[in-house]
Amino acid sequence: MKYRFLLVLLGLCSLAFGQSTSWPLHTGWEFRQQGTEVWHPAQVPGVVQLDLLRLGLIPDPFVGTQEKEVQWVEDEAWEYQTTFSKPQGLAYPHYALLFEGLDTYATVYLNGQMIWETDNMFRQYRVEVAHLLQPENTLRIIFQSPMERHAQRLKEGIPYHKTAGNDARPEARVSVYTRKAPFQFGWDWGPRLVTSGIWQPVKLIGWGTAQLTQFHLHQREVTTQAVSGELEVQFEGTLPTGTELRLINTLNDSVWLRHQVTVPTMASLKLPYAFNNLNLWRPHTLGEPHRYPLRLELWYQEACLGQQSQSVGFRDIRLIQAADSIGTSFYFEVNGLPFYSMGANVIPPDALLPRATDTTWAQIVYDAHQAGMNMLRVWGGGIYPPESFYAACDSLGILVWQDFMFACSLYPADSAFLETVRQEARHQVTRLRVHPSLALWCGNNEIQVAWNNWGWDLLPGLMGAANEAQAEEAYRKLFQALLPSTVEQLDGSRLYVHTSPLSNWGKLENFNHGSMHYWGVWHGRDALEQFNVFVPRFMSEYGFQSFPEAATVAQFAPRKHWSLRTQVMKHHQKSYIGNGEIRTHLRRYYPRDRNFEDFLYKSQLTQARALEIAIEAHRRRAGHNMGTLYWQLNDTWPGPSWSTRDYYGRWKIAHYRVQQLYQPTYASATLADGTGTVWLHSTLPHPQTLRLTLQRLDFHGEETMLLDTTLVINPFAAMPNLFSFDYTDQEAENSVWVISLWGGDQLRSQVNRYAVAPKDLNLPKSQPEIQWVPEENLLILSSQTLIPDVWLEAEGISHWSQNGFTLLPNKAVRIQYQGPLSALSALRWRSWLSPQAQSF
Ligand code: BMA
Repeated sequence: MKYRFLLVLLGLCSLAFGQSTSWPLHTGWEFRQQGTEVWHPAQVPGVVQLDLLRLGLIPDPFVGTQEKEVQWVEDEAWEYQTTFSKPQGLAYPHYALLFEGLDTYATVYLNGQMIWETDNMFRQYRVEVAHLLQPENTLRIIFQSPMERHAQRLKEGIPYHKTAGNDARPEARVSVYTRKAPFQFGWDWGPRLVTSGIWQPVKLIGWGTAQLTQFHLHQREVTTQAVSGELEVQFEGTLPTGTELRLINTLNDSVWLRHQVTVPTMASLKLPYAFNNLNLWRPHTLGEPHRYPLRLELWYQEACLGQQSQSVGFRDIRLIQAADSIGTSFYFEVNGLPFYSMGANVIPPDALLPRATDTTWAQIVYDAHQAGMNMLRVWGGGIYPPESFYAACDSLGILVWQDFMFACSLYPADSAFLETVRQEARHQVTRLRVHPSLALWCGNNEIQVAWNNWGWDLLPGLMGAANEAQAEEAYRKLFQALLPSTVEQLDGSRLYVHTSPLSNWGKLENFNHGSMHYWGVWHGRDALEQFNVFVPRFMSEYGFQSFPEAATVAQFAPRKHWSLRTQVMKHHQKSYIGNGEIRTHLRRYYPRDRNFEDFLYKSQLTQARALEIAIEAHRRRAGHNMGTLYWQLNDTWPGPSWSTRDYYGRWKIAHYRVQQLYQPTYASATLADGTGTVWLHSTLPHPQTLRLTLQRLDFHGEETMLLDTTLVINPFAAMPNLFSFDYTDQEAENSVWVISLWGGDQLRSQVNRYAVAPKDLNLPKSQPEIQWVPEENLLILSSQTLIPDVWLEAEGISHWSQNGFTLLPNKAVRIQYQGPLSALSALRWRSWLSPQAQSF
């Protein structure tokens, strides 16, 4: 009794008999190519390409055109092995091997005995091994090549693989038959690196009576007064009669729920709960993402069978898809409030996945939050991210739109395929349902629009009535039966949509309905201004490419390759219209690029401009539009892409621009044909009293105040025609209009607008003055005449509170610098007024 008292006092569960223990099995691994003799040291978790790279057995596939030289690896089989001792001390009646992720076709042997054959990198494998364990054990895993695995399938049945346009090996597109990250087979922003290996942790687990695997609070009714639902407790084994279960709020050690098991219970337990007066979890634009640190404990007699801690957020999230006066709405409602989604699409942060650490994933979310994003879409051609990603979204108040990992191609639905997808979905839905940030499950990326619009019916051997009916049936089985029923059964509180987008960009009328990926700009080669015309109800993809900055380019291409004509640069551009499209649009707005670095910078300016036009068009029509998620937040390797933050985490100009564009209260103006119109949008849940000013400045600092007013904007309101003004042609070429929004003395947003393309402005040349305040890490820049789009470059990876900004005449800009001080010795600046970067 005394012992138990002590445990309760400490608020901890003992490691007494009964509680499970796990031992990571990450040491002593070696690997070899099947059919060769020599074993090499391996790193686990990892993949074979990383092992080969570490040993210098393959060149770095990110550099030059070396991606081509490593392709052979995907055709080979790879063997991994290690030895481990059976843990001494406590002897458990049960032992299991838990593989958190095997990539992909693995045959696993323990002490020479085959214990599992796997076929899905997205699920866990757990095998009981107590009967096989010896004092010393050998674990051996053989990975078969996906190419070899499906060689026969490519010749038989409906050739679904012909639809996999991104799969970069046209003669062997096995990606659609393999439950493996689709992007590894090639995509229009990344390399082809089809990996094999133990890509997630592997553990030995010992347990006694029962092992607690998860608790989850299903939320059925959520209001500010009361939250109710069921507590689900999942475990391996059997809970004996008399087991006591306690749910504890560890903030004050109060017991929220206590329950005695009255009959022996296997696998899971569900208990109703009702809690009052809770602080709800809110995305950051609606309030605080409040969570409770809860711990579930299982006690049997004096022993703790298991415990688990979780930060639980209570909230109600709905997706409103309803017929309305415009067409069909598509927006989220959080705790009863309409939610305007501002964010981006996330792809895997490294083509060699185990290299992306928890910090890598968390930093991506942090950078999204820094830019004001309140929603991220996990795109269906990548992977289901690790806990660190969702934990960051939970704590920063960012909603997650979660695709299942299917993208841009048809998939089969034979019974083996359906079964492995069922296991994958069960695992991922169970794993992710505990996160308050998770808002939506989505079956796939772009399969329905592709089916209807991408001409798949013209692919030889694919279509014809019988095949088409079967392919449609396969779609229905996967995305309209299996996945939604799994979500319903295991989650039950979140909505599921079968695909993104639900509407296609072909016709203007389609923009009145549902979610949309508008790719008229880029794939359709439309002018950037078309974003103003094509405003959907919810934009879940749109974007424009740019190059990363020179420091990132230098990582894959030495200077002698710095031209769009070199093989290296062509190789890194994976979009079929890539560089031409960037250049065409660039030259519509900016003076011709004169050298490669000038091109890099102007490509980024053009991208920032594209996103600015789009996001402003969406926000101006908030109400009609309720969400804007651009393509794409991050990168899998260093190269040109739609990302606003490059592979190394460097922010492009567009990321800094998005930070302005996603301010919760935002005012701007459109200028066309001699008339300007000022507009305003708020994503906040409370009325805001704001001061709005509009000034016209000439480039030498002569100012005219056109508007200075205080107004109240209602929650979530857009005021699209707040104020109109006229301007002359003469003013158009010689002025900037500055729209500033203040809440008290805090500047909420400030936007500079021109009436003509930047290259048509009569701008004088100038040099900024710089002042460095070392004790505050502060740079103060100023100029007597306007300098547009000033970009600061230092060595290494530096971060600025703003960059890519315009210096207005005689108005100092204060920039907080984060980065090593030594990097500032190489500080340079550029603007498109000159094709060269300059020192201060
Ligand atoms: C979207 C995405 C990706 C692709 C991007 C750019 O449709 O779903 O498939 O990378 O377009 O082409």
